[in-house]
Amino acid sequence: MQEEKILKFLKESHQIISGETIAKALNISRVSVWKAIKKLKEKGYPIKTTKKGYFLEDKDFFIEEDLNKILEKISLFKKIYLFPETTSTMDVAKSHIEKGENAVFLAERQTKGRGRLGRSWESQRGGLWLTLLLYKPPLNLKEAFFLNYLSSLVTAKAMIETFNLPARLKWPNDVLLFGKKVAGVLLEIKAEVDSLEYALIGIGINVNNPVLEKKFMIPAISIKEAIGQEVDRASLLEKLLINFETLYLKKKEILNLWKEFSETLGKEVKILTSSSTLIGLALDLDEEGRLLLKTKEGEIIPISSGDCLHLRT
Ligand code: BT5
Repeated sequence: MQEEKILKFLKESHQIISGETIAKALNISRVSVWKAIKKLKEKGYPIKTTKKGYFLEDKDFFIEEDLNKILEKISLFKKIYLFPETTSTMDVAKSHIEKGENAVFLAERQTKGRGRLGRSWESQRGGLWLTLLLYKPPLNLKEAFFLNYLSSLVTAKAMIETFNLPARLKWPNDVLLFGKKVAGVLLEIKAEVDSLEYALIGIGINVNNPVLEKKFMIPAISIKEAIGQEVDRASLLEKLLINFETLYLKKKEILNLWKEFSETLGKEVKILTSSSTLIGLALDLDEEGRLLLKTKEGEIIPISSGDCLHLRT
């Protein structure tokens, strides 16, 4: 509690602030201040200690208060768990499943962020790295793919509505800005015969973090780069979660909106699946969410999963 209060104090202060001032303001001892600052530093908060006192060098991080404000506006998720650093929010969410609640897991930094098929996901400070845990969602295995479409859709919508950015969707799970990847979605589920035990939806958004685009499969971009300045991550998260809750389980609406924001449909694409490589025109999504690919021979092939490269319009 004291750590959280001190963090808030430092975040709101634009100058070096002495231990004594903090102690007086919060009505605690100087030793408590010192101990709390030490713990915060260990957690990875960039607090600079000078002779005159303390200063936060980078104020772009979440505090509990930001998250509580968001929680007041949603009811689907009961709690937002915040980690200054973790391996992957997918891991921490997974270890929480037995609690039987829907929750959000948010990390300032991930050391082992992951993408699909065991690929790695770069997750430095400044991005939005989160996993949504849905416990026993009322969907069956065949319907689980809606969560993928829903998540990339609400990520794009949040960017459009918060920052007026022209976010577009690339099949199956990417969000693009100006043709570059700004966000990706990773879905992990456990299914029983005709119901889902849980769904873990990982969403990674390049917000204020640096992106080293040369290393990636497709060029990457951050929102900061697109806009030209740092942006407020809490507003983006809030919009994303509110939109998620609003559209959750509205399957038809999700598919229609996904198609509306799609950059893939109508394009010549190359699809790489685990067993084959296909080239054709991305025609549409069918009711089961499969991509309908029209080959040169005129055959229409439904595809459930794979990687997609845009060739030309
Ligand atoms: C994805 O995989 O796009 C899903 C990414 C999901 C990340 C979130 S962050 C919170 C949660 N916790 C996790 O551990 N993961 C989720 P995929 O389509 O397989 O794309 C992975 C590929 O994107 C990599 O092989 C790189 O080429 C590239 N990549 C890695 N980091 C990136 C970044 N920050 N921005 C853009 N591209 C990146």
